[in-house]
Amino acid sequence: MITFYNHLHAQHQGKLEMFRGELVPCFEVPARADHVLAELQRRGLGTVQHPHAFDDSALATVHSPRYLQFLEAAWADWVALDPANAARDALPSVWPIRTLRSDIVPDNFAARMGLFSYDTGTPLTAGTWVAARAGAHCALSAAQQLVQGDRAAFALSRPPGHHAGADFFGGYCFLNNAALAAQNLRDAGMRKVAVLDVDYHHGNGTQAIFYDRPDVFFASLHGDPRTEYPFYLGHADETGAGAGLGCNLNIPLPRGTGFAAWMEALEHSLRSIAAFGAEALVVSLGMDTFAGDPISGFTLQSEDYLRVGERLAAAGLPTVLVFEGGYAVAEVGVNAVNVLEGFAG
Ligand code: SP5
Ligand code: ZN
Repeated sequence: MITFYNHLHAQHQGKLEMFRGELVPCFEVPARADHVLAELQRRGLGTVQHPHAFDDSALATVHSPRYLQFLEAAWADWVALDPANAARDALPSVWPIRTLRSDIVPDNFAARMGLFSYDTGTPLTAGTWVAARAGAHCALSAAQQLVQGDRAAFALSRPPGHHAGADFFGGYCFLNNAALAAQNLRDAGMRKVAVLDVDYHHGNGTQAIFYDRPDVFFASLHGDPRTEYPFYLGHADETGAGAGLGCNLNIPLPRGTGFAAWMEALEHSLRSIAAFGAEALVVSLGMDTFAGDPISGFTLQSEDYLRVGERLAAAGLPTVLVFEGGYAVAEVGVNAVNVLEGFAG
């Protein structure tokens, strides 16, 4: 399968994220994608290309105009506050929680950061926009590859995307790559598309984007939000709304879940996707289900990912695989490429 590699990914390089009252080094680092690329090339698994170019209007198929305007200008606005800001990343510090207004975009930069975000773990850096946009182009390029008849394509990019909503960033994510791929497939004429999210963390952004839509099914297996990030979404009773009722499936699993139970949840998800009648599949491929992941709590082993790839391929659908989380940096390349190798058979 073709890999679209975000050659600009390292332009997004966060320094610190907030954890327990301290700023700690970011888990989401450029080396993650470098390791996946190196392992892909080592095994000779398909060709690697840079993404195609797309107009910014392609991003507006999923994201709101005011959010895209904010994101594109954010770094310049941050540095304009104080030239010394060029040496540090921007983090939000104030948010419009319930009872406060989110309809008015404030002039104040800190207030705008909070309006368009939901955590203090996602630093916005000098190259965030350039890197995230090229990453979105990888996902769109991969979707286009399916439209042209390929069985599968891989979007190898960071920053990841599945926590980003139509108008917010968070969870290390800025643009929702998987959602953009799914929407691109819809716009190209595929009538029903499914997004399957196997990242350790619930894909709250993707779920929110498609929650009331009958044409895009969202299924996610993830750490139970009662204890795991992103905490405020991902429960089993979230089944969709309005015309999209029945088109959302969450399977929360307890910390400590191992491969057998995880695989049962994957089975359940894929059976639901088949029953929905999806014509194509987008996989949010997070590798933070790995036992060695420093911020997650499942116990999958490297060999298990070969079986995961085989099972995804057995769904028999044209498939875009989008790289998401996975923070065991030394192992993330082997683990991700195991999925691709299992898929390729
Ligand atoms: C795409 C993705 O996987 N995003 C995950 C965002 C998680 N952000 C919260 C991380 C909390 C870090 N906890 C550190 C535990 C150290 N033992
Ligand atoms: Zn994750």
